[in-house]
Amino acid sequence: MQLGIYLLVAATALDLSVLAYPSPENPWTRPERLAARNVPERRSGSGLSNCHWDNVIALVELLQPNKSAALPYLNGNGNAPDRYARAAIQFQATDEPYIQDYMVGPLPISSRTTLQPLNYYYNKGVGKQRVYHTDLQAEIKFYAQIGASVADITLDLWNGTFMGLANDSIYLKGFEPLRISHRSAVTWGQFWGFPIGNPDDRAAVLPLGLYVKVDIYGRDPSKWSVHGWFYNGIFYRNTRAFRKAYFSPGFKKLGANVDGPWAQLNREGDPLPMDTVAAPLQVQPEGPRFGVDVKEKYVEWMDFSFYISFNRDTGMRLFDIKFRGERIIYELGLEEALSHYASNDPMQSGVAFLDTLEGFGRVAFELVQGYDCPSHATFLNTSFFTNEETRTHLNSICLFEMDTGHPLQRYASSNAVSVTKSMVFTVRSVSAVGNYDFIFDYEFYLDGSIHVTVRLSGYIQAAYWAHNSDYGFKIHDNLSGSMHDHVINYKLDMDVNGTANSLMKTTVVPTKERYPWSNGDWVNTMKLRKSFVNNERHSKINWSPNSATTYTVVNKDALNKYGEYRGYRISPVTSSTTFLTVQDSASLKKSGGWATHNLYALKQKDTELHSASPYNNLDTGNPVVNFDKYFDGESLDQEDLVLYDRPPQMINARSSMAIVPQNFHLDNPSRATRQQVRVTFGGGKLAQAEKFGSRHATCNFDMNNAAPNLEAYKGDLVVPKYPFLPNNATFVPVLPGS
Ligand SMILES: [Cu+2]
Repeated sequence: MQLGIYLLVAATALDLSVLAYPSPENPWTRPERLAARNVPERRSGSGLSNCHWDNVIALVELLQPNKSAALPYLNGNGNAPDRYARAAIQFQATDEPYIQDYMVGPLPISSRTTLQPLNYYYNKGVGKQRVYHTDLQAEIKFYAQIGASVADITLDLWNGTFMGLANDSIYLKGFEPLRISHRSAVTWGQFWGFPIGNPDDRAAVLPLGLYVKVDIYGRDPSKWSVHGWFYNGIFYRNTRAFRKAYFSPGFKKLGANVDGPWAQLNREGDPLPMDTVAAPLQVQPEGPRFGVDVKEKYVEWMDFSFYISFNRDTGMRLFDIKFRGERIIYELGLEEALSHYASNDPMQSGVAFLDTLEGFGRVAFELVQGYDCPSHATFLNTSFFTNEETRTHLNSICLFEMDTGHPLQRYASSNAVSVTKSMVFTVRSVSAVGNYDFIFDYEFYLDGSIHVTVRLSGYIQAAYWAHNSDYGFKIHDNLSGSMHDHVINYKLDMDVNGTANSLMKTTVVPTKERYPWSNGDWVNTMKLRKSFVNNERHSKINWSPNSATTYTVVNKDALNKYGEYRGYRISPVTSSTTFLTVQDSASLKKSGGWATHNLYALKQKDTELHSASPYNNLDTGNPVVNFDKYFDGESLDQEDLVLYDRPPQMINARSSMAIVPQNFHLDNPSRATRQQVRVTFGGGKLAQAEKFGSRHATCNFDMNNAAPNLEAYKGDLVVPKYPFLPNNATFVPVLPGS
């Protein structure tokens, strides 16, 4: 296979990290560099020269090494795992385009190196998926033809047209995922106002409430068809029926959502009092109190150490997280993020974005110093693959320590008060996925806890307000806030006291007890009920009401000196306990198995690497990874456990889960910090302030050093949510006004 040769050549250029003192080689480092390769021979004999009929290399990046190979190396009794590249080719020189994954390795190229299909972690049996969106410019042209067929109506309704012309002021587009069935690929499109000026996702708040159903199956646009219209709660079977109704007496015309300052990102409102005074900020007077091996992306802060990895689909991942030199987590990373909408309109009703298709790593933008992260943060670059080459996102991960501003510990008595500062270390990246920016944090606490937090910001994808008060609140002239669930799934591979782990369940239950001292009376009280989740048949878990039940990963053979299991507990930080509300979603089909519960426990397997795949989005009824199939009755008793957890429902666009030591330490590790004080007093005055050896910086700090250096900001690529074009991250649909 000709392309295979080019993959071999491309993979040769993977930059192989060498052992860097003092940290061992990071087996999960992404290749930092991949030479651009011109692949002229990739074109098939189709005779067409349009690029959408060319096969393209959609991805070349490091294939995550198997845990079975990496663990012996990490434990010092094995060699570094062989490096393989994961490569994907999108075959477009065919009537039935598809994308397929390959593995190339071991690297560097030697007589042992082979190219073979990458199938082992796709439980469909093959890492291959049909792609129904390949002729994107033709799609836009098709939508423009539809726009032209009702240009008189759109002109009358909104004083605008969409015909693929320079003076168009509205547009029409379909939404993901396509509803795939036998020889049909259906989506509902909607007309939207086009934002004034640069194209951006502000369009998401400019819906116009006219919907059209299309079938874009196949590669011959002349066979694509319109299957109905929807307006003001009424369905019309075809364009003729809609036009006839529109021009009949009494047809009710609704208002538009029009772009304006209300939809734009500017400071607005009256200035706040004293807001011209420089705001408080934290500084790092004597430099960072953590270590980063930039090349190996290895980090040490206080009692923690870990490696950072990065890939196109899910962005930042952490590996080999140790506390006091003891591994507690092998792997922690995002798996998938879903936004499932609901409305009475057919478009919003069907929208269920599975965002890894966009590639969280691909859109992990350069961070703005002093705003995204404190100015004193350390910034790291990441790389991503697009246009058949690897490119760099500058300063796209930040690491910083800060004082949360509230005491971590406090105790007052009649002659003393003791207070400990809460210092937290954060690793952050931001992915700009269409109308939402995802802010991903891993926060490390002095007591050995880790918080995983996602914050969402950006533009909502609003719905047009028409008869849908049951699906959201009216937030502007003709705009519904449009209810939707965000479900975000993480993989958490815990190794607590080794890999032989069990999931302990502790429930607080109300009870009625008779005690020897209660004189025969029943006492209404509560007690702990302890058990284990022993099998994958029972390992789809929902948080219990009133936080009654906790789940803790333990090793039954590792007890502390009091006979308790040393463990780490998984629990939500934010209080809501919801999962995906929609049941048996017609949009998600078999691709939403990870979104139905709060927590899942599975036995670790190299062949069950992820809960989802970006390729699922391309045909949700035929996923390459069907999470439900992982639950096949295997024992979870003293096995290597992997948890899949979703932080609960977005409340104030923030969601967080905690991984907390439970009987793991005999002491409280946070007591080791010097950042505490014990003030003793008596007789109305201070007796002593014990500072435990902590120092306050006494230098004159130049505040210029705390100011963000915005001049250094380079900016980043713009990647629209739609459509998906793997070989061109900068692709922007040709739309009016752009
Ligand atoms: Cu949202």
